[in-house]
Amino acid sequence: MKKDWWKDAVIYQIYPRSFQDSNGDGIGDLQGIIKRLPYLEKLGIDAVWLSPVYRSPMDDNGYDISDYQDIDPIFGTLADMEELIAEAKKRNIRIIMDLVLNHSSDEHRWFLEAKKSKDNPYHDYYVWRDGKEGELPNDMKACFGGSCWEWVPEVGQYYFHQFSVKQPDLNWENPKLRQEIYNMILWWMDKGVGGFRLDVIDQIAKEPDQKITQNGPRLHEFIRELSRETFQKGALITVGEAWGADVERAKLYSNPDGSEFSMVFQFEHIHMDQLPGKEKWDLSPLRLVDLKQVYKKWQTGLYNCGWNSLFWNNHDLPRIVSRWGNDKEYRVESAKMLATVLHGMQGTPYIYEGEELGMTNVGFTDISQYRDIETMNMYRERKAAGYSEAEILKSLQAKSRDNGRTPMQWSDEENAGFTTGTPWISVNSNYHEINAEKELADSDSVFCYYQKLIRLRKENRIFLDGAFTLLAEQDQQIFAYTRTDETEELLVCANFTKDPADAGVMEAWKQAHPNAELLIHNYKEAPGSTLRPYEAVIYRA
Ligand code: TEU
Ligand code: CA
Repeated sequence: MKKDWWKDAVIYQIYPRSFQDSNGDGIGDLQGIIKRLPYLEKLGIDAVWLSPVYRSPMDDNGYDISDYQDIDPIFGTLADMEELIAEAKKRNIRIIMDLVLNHSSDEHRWFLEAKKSKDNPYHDYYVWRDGKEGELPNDMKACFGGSCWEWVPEVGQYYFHQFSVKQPDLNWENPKLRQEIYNMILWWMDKGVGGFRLDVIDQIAKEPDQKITQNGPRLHEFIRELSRETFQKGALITVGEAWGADVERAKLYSNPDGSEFSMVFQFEHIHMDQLPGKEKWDLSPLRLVDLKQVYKKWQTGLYNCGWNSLFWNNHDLPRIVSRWGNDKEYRVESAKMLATVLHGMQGTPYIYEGEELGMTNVGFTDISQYRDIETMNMYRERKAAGYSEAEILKSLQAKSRDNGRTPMQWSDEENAGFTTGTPWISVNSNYHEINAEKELADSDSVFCYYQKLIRLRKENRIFLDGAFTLLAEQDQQIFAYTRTDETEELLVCANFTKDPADAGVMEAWKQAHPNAELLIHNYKEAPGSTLRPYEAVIYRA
């Protein structure tokens, strides 16, 4: 097997809770995923990244793991997992597991031991500081609210947690812990998994006394050891989640020598619609010109010396068609436009469940409809800080992680065909309009467009290695770029707005390349010199 098979692969992310329920308990599960493999095969993807399915108390929907080598009963059994890996393999689909190595659950055996006494062999698997009850080691705040420090009277110490209080941070300084993690990873590799996505990996080398969480001094040392002891023994795809990555660091992470990961998820583009220096809840309109500069930087910065991941969505992000497209009159056009712009770039594209249908944000109007720990916490904090209910709900409608977590819309049957029971979170009420069954039967659907984009990437090498050049940098409506190698050139040109846009840049390119072929287009009629709302094209010369 080619070591870097993942360069021309397209990955599909499944949030197992919300994908397909098979037993009527209202929660998606592994048998549900197995049932939907033919759908994924039809789409044409090469691998599935599963958000965590390990045993977990589900404080953060599985990102709090209590046993890394077992499956949570709500999702099924280890046998179901083995069946999924085998069934997927028959369809040339690899399974990528989500590894949460920055923290475990407080119900993990290691932590239950660790908090018994200071001289327990597991004590040093976690990050502790001495202190007195009520006198915190410092003022660091946890991601899901409150202090990073939690008092444990039995040991007379505080433990450190960057996320919820039920997600104690693991101590990567401890070589015994690291070895235990490597053994666990090798065990999964043995089961035939195709790779790993590494949750908040840039936060493992924390130095709480210096208030360092991301990009700690030993970060790349730890990652190289991890990679050498595990991933490098197989032909795996590995993708680290790195909110703190800049281009220079990404070159290390995705070094072509394979010493760290295949690639990282970086999030610079994700910040283009929030007030600078504020939180994601502090909304501002998308700054298209800035967004284009971000892509220019990453596409050129990693060219020939690293590798990009390409994504608009994941289980933490709102739905892209609602976010930067138009989920009303131009839903289909704008969903296709966004796909065109992203999949035309260099890197490995990730499609998040339902994105290929143009699924939208859910628009919950009451806090009781939400489930996510981050959302609940933000609601509490902003209430206490004096924000109005209306302001808070507006931010949540735009940015709550639950927007991406409502059930997959399979059909217009009750609960969108997701479950015969009561779904753990409400189905988006637009499922009669937007669902897989309908889109599979319609050759102009968003689904069929994604299918075609995936095929085009496989048929045309230029998508894989063409150099990126941004065009019309200052244009407020058009996102245009070329991809070039010695023999071919692609032009990707899109109108990012609901108003017609002058596409002089496209006309000029077409004049210079009179024999160019239109590879894909999101309107029925041929493109003119003015691009219609959200119109997008890819030409090849
Ligand atoms: O997310 C990392 C993370 O920092 C998120 O909390 C992120 O900041 C937030 O979602 C943006 O609003 C990863 C997982 O993807 C997420 O689901 C987990 O909750 C988190 O780690 C803790 O494991
Ligand atoms: Ca179920």
